[in-house]
Amino acid sequence: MKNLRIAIQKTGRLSEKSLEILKEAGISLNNGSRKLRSEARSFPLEVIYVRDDDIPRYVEDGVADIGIVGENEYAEKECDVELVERLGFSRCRLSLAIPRSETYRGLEDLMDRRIATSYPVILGKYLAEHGIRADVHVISGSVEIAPSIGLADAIFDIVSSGSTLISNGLKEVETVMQSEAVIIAGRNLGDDLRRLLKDLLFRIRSVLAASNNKYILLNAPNKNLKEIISVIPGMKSPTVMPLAVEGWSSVHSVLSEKEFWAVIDRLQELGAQGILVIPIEKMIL
Ligand code: PRT
Ligand code: ZN
Repeated sequence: MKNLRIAIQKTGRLSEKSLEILKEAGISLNNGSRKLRSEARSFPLEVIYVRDDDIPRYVEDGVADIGIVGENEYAEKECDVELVERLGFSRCRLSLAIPRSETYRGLEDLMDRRIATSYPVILGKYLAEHGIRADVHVISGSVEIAPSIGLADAIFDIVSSGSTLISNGLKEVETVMQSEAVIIAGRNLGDDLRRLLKDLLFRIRSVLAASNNKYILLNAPNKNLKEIISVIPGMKSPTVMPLAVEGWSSVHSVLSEKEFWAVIDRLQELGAQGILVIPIEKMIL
């Protein structure tokens, strides 16, 4: 049977996390990313290590069956591939920025101005949607220095913490898209490869669900038990066991990371004590 071939970034911001998520899904590789190719031991998977820019095209052409890439590259390359899962890491945004000293009233201020970017497709679509005509300069790196060397009036680039913009005297004026690492897949995988992809996604989703949730244990006064249960409904419903001491129960449940602090506050208001929160390794939904 054929192996499922996945393209991941050789070196860069996506590499480490891409390997990590495979590892957490129980897929260990025979060698590190120093090679061009490696084979998994415990799953019929083969990894090729490439530049992130090439991943959408490789998946479209069938050089790889699937790939892990930034959503920004997926959107920019406009390849005919399918986005099958969002992975939640390497989050960033694509934004327009101008020199800090300039005033900004709205997009019209960019009319007929020069904008430097490595993402002309995404920028072009956005400007067209908003009826803005601009002079887009495509450069492949160090976009942030373009205004200070007189090459452009504005830039359109990836922003994460925002410190690159600040240290180059720029300010973010419009956020055009949010991005995170995603899995893309070819549209013409045969049945066998589709099945392998399904297995792989099942494992990855279990890992993602686990990292987005915590196991919670607490002691609840029986008089507030109903309300406490409604605050932490869990996957089906919480486990409730009587404590040796009269009037109290032990409650076990699962809690999503997003609502974590709000829920903890509410539980304390309801008299919960001895709250323990434990990481979950895998979560099968
Ligand atoms: O060599 P190869 O072509 O494979 O790698 P690359 O250099 O093109 O890509 P790489 O490794 O830099 O980024 C890979 C992907 O990571 C991107 O396509 C994004 O999806 C994602 N990502 C997440 C980022 C950032 N955060 C990020 N901060 N990509 C780039 N940056 C850069 C940005 O270009 C800017 O120069 O970091 C700077 C901004 O960061 P802040 O924190 O100062 O705002
Ligand atoms: Zn790249």
